[in-house]
Amino acid sequence: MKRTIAMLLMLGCAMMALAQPTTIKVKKYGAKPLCFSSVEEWEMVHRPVIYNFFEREVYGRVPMYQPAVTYELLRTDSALNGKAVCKQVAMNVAGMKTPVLILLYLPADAKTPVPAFLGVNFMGNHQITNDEFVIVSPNAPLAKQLKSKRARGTSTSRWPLDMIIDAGYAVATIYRGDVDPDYDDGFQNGIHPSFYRQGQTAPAVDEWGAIGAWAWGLSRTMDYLETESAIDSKHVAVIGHSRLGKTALWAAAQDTRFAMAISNNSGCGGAALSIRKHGETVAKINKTFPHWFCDNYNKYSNNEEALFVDQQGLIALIAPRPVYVASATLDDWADPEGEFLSALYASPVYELYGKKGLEAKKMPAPDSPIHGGSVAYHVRTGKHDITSYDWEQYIKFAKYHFGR
Ligand code: GTR
Repeated sequence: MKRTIAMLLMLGCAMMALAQPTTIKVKKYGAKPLCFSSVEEWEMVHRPVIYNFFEREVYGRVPMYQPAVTYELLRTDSALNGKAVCKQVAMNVAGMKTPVLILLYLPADAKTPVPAFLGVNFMGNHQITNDEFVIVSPNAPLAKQLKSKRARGTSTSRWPLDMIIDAGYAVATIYRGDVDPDYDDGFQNGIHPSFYRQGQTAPAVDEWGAIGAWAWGLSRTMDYLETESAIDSKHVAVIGHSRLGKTALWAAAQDTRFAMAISNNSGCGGAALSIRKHGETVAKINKTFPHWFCDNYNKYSNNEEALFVDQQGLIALIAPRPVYVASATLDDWADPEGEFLSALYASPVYELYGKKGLEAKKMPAPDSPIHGGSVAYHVRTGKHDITSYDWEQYIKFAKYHFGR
């Protein structure tokens, strides 16, 4: 009897929660600071509406049907002169021809589970290191030639493993092409077909593109990290550069297990406000990369005023978890100021939770990071890239918020 009453009460609460967003009229948020009166108002009304917008109109939703995913440890090696342990795991997704390879570097001397940075990489796991034992994905560009040493380790500057391991953090990464190839293939390769209903040959207009797929890959990697005893899965920061920075933000918005999000030069469709039409625009990105977003996003090409909420809404979805947005002075294409403003306009939502938002109202000078609050920002001198300077700031920010 008691159980029945409790169930009825819970059902009543759930119905009230569901009824809320439809009974309260919500106006377009546009590209303004997101100011609300309470956490309840944010969580019950505005967050669901904004989430729904990004899910149906921007990145696309993940279809209901989920294929089986299994994990298999392929090899364990000692790395970085004994300082690290490297594990490689195959994530097998039912229906996919090749696995998504997870590459994991762990500090060898850790006595307790360690926090981690998790991100998608551009060119293949073997590119982030010179370690010969790192498996070359068959999906990596020039995979055959890569049997030669030539193309190993070309992205080591983007993944300073020594620095990260010395800080006591683990690194986990997957290659974008293992999850979904980064070209317009009509969604015939990669994970999309594994999710098709009978007779379906392409995602529906509100279903996911490549960014949604890569973000899904990050969440499935997180599933694995939760089973890895050497990792403190409550302290995993999801990180990404450029298109993979867009991916990191969307992954963190969807999956609250990510304790922190780091967007490096993510630009249009990432941290930058679209309304400014500075550098890359919605029309340009949809034309050049028609496979990144859902088809509904085309409605906003040359029509940014119609966006129900701008990209500050994406950052707000991550609140109250810490978020770091970073730009580069020469990366005008990604609109540094637009990235800064998004972080600023999302800050009031952090403040609802009693957190400090971005501690600056104006763009800071180059190389003057602002990371005293839960929303951080810097603009680095230099070009579109992720460098050791950027990583130094992310490690500091993570240490501050993760308490080590
Ligand atoms: C550019 C694209 C940007 C950014 C970048 C990258 O070509 O216009 O949106 O994502 O690629 O991923 O490096």
